[in-house]
Amino acid sequence: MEYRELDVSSIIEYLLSVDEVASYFGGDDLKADEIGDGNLNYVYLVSSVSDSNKALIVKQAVPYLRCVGEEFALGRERMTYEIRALSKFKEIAPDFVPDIYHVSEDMSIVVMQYLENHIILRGGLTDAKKYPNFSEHVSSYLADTLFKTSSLYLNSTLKRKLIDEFNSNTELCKLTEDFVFTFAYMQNETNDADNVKDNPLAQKLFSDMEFKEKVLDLKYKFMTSTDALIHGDLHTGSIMLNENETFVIDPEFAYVGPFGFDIGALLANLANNYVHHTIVTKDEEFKEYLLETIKEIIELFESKFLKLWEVQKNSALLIDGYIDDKTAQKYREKFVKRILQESIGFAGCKMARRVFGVAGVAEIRGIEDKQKRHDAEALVLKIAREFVMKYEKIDSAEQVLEIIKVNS
Ligand code: ADP
Ligand code: SR1
Ligand code: MG
Ligand code: MG
Ligand code: MG
Repeated sequence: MEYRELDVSSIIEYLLSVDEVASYFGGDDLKADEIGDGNLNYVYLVSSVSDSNKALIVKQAVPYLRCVGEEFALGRERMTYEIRALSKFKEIAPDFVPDIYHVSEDMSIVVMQYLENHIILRGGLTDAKKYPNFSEHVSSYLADTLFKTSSLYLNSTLKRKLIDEFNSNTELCKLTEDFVFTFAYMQNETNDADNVKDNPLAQKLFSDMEFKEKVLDLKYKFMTSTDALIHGDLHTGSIMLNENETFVIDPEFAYVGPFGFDIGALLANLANNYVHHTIVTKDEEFKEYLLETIKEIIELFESKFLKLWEVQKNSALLIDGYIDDKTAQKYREKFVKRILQESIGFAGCKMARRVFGVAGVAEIRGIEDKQKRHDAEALVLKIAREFVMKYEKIDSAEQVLEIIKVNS
């Protein structure tokens, strides 16, 4: 089939030509609304006119970057990687990935389960909503997806096959290299120009060579590590949840990269949310909840990852009988501490990119009061800088919380 960009009317005709989808709707009349709020793609809610229980989500990649416009060309092959990643993550962590009804690489489309009773985590946290199962769920998702796609679990052949399948996702990796690790810390036309202009905070950041040198190390890790299949864009806008269920969506940035990048993305977004509540709502109880969530995610991830590893006797890295149990245990513990350290380094970059870079987030850039927005941005940069400068020395969740609290 030849690719064409769909809209709210042509999408219905297309879906009715797909057997799995047509039979899901059973001949009902359909309606479609575009509901995408992301930076890259179009997302449609397609539902039955007569039966509101029947609804699906259709996501289509277009050959440009949605948030900039058609002048910013971007290959729609990103949907091929999203399709591959959704299917791999569904296999590994079925409870946390939506059901897939139909995919088409030609049309750059995925049709998936409508998460009707779930909301985007970023919005929930900004409204100070607590999710009692979130840390448990997301730590399982992270431990399972990272461990089971790494050389600590796979054999050498399967690991290299995974790299072949994912590591030509070059355009989206390059977006991260540019927008997370580079442009947001220098004069660049893609930055939020109104805010950069005559802003001493921007001047200070752009001339902070110590910070920028450390960011280079982290960028290099991002560009060269092949630890595990990562989601690649695991901010709080890529998680939909309610009190009982958690789903991870939008893995188009997936590639085999560093262990710490997804964990870092998540912690960064929780820390930025903490900054929002520090400056805007001053909701001390919710701030405590966010800190507790950060701690739980780190500690649960570590213990679940170690538990998976303890029972894995053979892998590309380690075979049974190579070292004694005591040495193996010490080795694993040290290894997991390095993942935490690297996660905090990445978290620093993922926090700081939101201040002047192209893709702002509502809880910081959306603060309407100018002084408060400035204060929030200053605080984000302060914590982010500490993370980036000190990540190699961190060895507990408590130290991470300390950095956030002492600087707030
Ligand atoms: P992008 O790649 O453009 O960021 P996303 O996959 O993040 O696109 O989707 C954009 C928005 O569409 C999400 O923020 C969410 O509001 C909505 N959405 C995406 N997938 C689903 C789903 N399965 N169920 C309900 N809403 C969804
Ligand atoms: C210009 S790319 C904008 C950002 O949106 C995605 O969600 C990624 O975070 C990317 O960096
Ligand atoms: Mg998204
Ligand atoms: Mg996306
Ligand atoms: Mg981020």
